[in-house]
Amino acid sequence: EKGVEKWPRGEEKVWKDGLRGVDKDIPDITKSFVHHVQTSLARQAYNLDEAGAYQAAALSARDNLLVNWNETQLHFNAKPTKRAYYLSLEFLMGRTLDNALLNLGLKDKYTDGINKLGFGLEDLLEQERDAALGNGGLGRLAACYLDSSASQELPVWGYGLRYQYGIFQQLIGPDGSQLEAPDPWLQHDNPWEIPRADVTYEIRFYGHSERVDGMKAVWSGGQEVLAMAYDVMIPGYDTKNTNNLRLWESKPKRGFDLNSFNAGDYERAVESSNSAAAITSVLYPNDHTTFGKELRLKQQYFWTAASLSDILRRFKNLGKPIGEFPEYVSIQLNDTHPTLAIPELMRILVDEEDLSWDSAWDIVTRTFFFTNHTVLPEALEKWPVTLMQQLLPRHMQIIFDINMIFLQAVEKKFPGDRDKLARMSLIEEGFPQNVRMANLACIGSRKVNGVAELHSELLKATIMKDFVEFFGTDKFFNVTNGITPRRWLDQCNPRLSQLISETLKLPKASFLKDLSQLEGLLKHVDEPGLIKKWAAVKQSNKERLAHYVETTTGHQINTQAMFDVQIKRLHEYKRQTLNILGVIYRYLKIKAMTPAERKKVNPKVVFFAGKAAPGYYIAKLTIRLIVNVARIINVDPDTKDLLSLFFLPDYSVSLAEILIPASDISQHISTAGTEASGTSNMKFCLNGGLLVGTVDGANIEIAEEVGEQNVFFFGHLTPAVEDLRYQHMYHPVPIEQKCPELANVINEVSSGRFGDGGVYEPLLNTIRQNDYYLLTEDFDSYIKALKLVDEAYQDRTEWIKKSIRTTAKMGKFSSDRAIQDYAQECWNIESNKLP
Ligand code: F58
Repeated sequence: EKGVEKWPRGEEKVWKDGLRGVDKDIPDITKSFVHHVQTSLARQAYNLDEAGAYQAAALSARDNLLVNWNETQLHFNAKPTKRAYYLSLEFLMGRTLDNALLNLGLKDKYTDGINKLGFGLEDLLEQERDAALGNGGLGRLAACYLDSSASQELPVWGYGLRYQYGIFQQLIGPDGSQLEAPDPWLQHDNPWEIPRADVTYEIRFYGHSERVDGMKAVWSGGQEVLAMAYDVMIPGYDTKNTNNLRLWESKPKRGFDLNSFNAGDYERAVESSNSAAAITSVLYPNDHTTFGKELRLKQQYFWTAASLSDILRRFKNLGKPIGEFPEYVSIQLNDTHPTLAIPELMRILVDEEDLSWDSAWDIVTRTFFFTNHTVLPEALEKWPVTLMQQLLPRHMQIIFDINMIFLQAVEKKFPGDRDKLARMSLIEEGFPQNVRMANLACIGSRKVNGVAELHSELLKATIMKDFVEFFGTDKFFNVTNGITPRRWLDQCNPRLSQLISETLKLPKASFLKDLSQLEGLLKHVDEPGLIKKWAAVKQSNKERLAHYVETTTGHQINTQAMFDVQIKRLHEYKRQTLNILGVIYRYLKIKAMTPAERKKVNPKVVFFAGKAAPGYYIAKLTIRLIVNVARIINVDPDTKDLLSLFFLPDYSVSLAEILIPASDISQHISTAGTEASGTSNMKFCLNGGLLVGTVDGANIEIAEEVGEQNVFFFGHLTPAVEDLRYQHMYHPVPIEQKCPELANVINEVSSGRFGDGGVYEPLLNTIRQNDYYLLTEDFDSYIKALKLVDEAYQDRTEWIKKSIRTTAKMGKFSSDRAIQDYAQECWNIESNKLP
């Protein structure tokens, strides 16, 4: 072959030095990179492509992580230490290499070393697939919390599932609809995990439970599957401490059921192995709805049982009496998904450790802590009693026993209140009967928290009201969510991070570890030099996004225009529909203008991204509408320079990292009282983007920090929502009367202006009919708020000042603060830095 002997990339001498390897003058990065190319990848140095080079770089970074990981485990095992465990069915990690290099403090060295080998680090980073083991906010929060725990040298492990398929890949079909394709993210080697074939547990399903004496029982028979551990290293920032995320994979206990095999029933023999592997095969892509799928319940038990066995084994290694379990172990339940851990720990303590029921319950209720992430009734988890009885007969018994004892206590405190008993019961009566997981999580936990001030108050006033009356208010508290500034400032916006460092005259590590230091920016707000540089950083981020859009869609974007972004899961309560109807309203207005009037319009590019649950018909229609509106207005010569619209497919953590730093304004416009917190609002503000939003979730606390003059609020407040809904239900007013501007927009859609009008009728009817999410109530004030945004943007200097002030006041929203809240209020654990 021609050219094979030539070194096609980089500096020949560097490669040759690397191949010699032993010389101590050769940089470690070169040595380890070349070593991995030759050994781990078994590839020739002279025909390496970018995918291979990414693998080599990742393996080389991994070596550093492994050393730190091992030292951390040794360090924490050396003396009995209290640990906290974060049980989450979702960890939305995104990419790892960039984050690992930044946290290790090796990014500059790698950039340089890899450059000499003929590659660009930025190109290699693009080769990595996202680890997308989550749906949205809840899963990404878990990932931020792992980063903060490690960075603050706290002994915290995550426990989750190693899904073969992460959240589906979103495609847009010819008619503008969402299509779903699987995400086989493990198809290529995953350098970030360590398989632990020696860490396995047997997990039982089905079978029968027989009482032996009193509260004790024996659970036997049924099906057993194996849980095998995979460890994912979680490096802290600017520290050697490297924590662990342990993910479980399901495997058949035996490859074959030999009895069936010998009997000649081959199909049945492999069937059991198929069903075992199925447990961790796929992440359920539904957010905010539950539907009692047996496989989902299997996932939940499989994961909680494996995690508890592992935690218990680690505790037993300490040689302490079982009664001291809560002195060494705290377990955070991320939503109700791991609630089976409560009856599972009861089972272990009563049936296997021979504890009395009361001592076991005392241990359980000092070990668990429960975080709720939503008050939407349709999102509250329930499982049919019949299903639970079949799959987990012993746990169903335990839940009935917990319930009986609990309801006796309720009856004692509130004699004769049958309605209260019915509401608080772990069992919802009806056909079928259901187990209410939130009630179980609440009574089995030491403390219960919501994720923003308003949300925590709503919890106490609504779904937890009876429980507050029973347990008292001390059990209920708030931890406002947070985001990691390492990924959501330094990694996604290196130029801004650099500018902040220069302005504050502080090393990055200083404010990235203590985000409140950003306040130091305030005294520079009026400096023309800073304003200019701040604007230049935003501009370059907008160009980076424009470049992304051009290479992925072929569309050119006016980067002088205002960038307006709404990126989140598609859901009626998040009201992407309000946004798209607002875009159409704007389009129609510009269309009707004279050329002279058009000159005064503030040019705007609107971006949407987000996935809809595959079965969520209305959310999918909203995507279709957005895509088809874009197809019309982006080519309309009257308007296209003033307004354009993009639906970017396949939203992911990596795409968020491009969109967020480029935003001038972003939209967080849920019906008041429905968005528990939101976390992207914090990310936008940290990157100097302003918010237009409702008085909901963490928007409120953001405004408290940055000042209301820097946030564009609109819409009805939470206390009004219930009454308005009641009016809509019982005294409906036609939309033409209630909100003529909106009625006009809806009629345009209905008439087919953006493609076959008929298709959108079910979506439009949700607004015309009972308008549960109150678009007709908020539309006018929404349009007014957007007008204020346009006006404010005209004075660019004032806008940049708002942007700087916003970034400066984001200290509160660091996940480091949030994790400290948990560590102190719940877990009672301490930082312990590796020497
Ligand atoms: C989100 N919940 C909240 N759930 O909606 C958001 O306001 C909050 O900021 C975030 O949690 C973090 O606290 C959320 O993302 C899910 O995705 C669940 C996935 C599994 C099924 C039920 C919803």
